[in-house]
Amino acid sequence: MGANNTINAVYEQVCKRNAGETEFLQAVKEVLDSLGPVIDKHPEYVEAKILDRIVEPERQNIFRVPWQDDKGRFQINRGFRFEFNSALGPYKGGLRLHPTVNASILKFLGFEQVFKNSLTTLPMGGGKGGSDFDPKGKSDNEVMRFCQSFMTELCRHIGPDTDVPAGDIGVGGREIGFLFGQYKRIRNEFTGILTGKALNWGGSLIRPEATGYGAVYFAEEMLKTRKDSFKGKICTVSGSGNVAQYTIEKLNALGAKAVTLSDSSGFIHDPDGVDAEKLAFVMELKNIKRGRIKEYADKYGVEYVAGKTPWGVKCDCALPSATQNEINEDDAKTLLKNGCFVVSEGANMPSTPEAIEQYLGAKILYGPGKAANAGGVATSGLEMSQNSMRLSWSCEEVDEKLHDIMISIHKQCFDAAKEYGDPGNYVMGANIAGFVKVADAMLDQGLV
Ligand code: NDP
Ligand code: 2IT
Repeated sequence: MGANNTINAVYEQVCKRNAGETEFLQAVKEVLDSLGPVIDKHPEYVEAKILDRIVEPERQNIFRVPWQDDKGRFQINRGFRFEFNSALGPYKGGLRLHPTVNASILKFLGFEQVFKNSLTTLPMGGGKGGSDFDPKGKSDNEVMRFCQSFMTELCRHIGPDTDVPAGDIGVGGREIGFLFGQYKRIRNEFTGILTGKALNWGGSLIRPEATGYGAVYFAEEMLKTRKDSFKGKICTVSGSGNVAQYTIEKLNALGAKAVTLSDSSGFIHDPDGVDAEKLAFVMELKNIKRGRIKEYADKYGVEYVAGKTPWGVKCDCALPSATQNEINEDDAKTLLKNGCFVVSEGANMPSTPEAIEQYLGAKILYGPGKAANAGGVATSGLEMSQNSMRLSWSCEEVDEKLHDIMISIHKQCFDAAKEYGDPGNYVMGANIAGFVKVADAMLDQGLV
């Protein structure tokens, strides 16, 4: 059977087993579509059913999360932890709290995490979890009670050498604290079972900054292949949470200008750029007051567009940092028409397959999420190392390691794309380089 037939048969089975899970199927198809040349070269992967195995999570935990709101009413949410692949190390990946969370979304994220973590060069398997709990409008005490209930079940499944969750949408320092406290109370054990911890109880310097900084470092490497840099570049950024904030901080440091920010209600356009003072306002607004991005427009007198994404704003570089499928085919065409020639994905799978086709057709510098945003989980890996050694590295040390890892990820993707016949195609490069390492480890470990 040729590579295409093998891949089609695997995909057909995935569609049958996971009917209706559109995001998961989208993520699987993107990876499988890249793997033809690898399958041709390595019949041993087909023989050992590596493809059939890699698309099936090793374990799927789904559980009830009961908690009580401030009015004393009972609330019931659904909790998940998908433990996707442990060939390279303990399961590792974030927790997402958002009303849209379901099995499809967490399986797409868990699947991508396997290849992303492989690219980091660190020993981490892939997993993802979360809940359809909506943190918006909840008091700190409600969030705490939810987190305590969630961890009461989750603690059966995780451990420092088993599965190490972290943050994602809706999970930041506050939630990691509540989750950690409950684990410690139940297990009577202070260990590195979560990353993204606060500095004074086991966290790592630079972990909050890592995803955004990493997405900019990755884009900088792509720019270098064309002897270019961020200096003077106009950049559009979506989202206004953790990833967007530190993306902008690093863009500013490199002499670029970030002109947009967004949330699920709309976007702001600030042609003068979001400078350090305005960024401090955004951090306070989003991380402490938990307000809406519209308040930026009110404060600084710039344009706010309700219900829209920022992709119509003219730019050189786009750094989507909000959520999946936030750039569709028309958005991609608009970006290209306006001269955008760099897309570096801080978010996971922010571009639809049709948008990606546009980028690849136009041969722009396109860094897919599983490569470009791997700096977050890579620095989580560094947090785990520091926890194991019971010591902590300085800011400069962690940032240097993060920077080196992003340079290495770029090189792996660049080299794999060239080796397998499509130079400059970072989608193919990331999928192949991420896959081969996991596949070889699976071969070594036998039929498990
Ligand atoms: P945050 O919760 O800090 O911020 C999320 C931002 O995206 C908010 O501005 C939010 O707006 C917006 N957003 C969320 N959902 C939607 C939606 N459905 N439509 C429009 N806007 C939305 O999350 P992060 O910054 O941590 O995560 C952003 C992206 O980066 C996600 O795709 C995540 O998976 C990815 N990522 C995160 C990493 C990390 O280390 N945190 C690592 C790698 C990737 P609102 O406030 O209105 O909800
Ligand atoms: O998507 C991601 O890589 C994350 N949300 C970070 C995961 C982690 O374990 O740090």
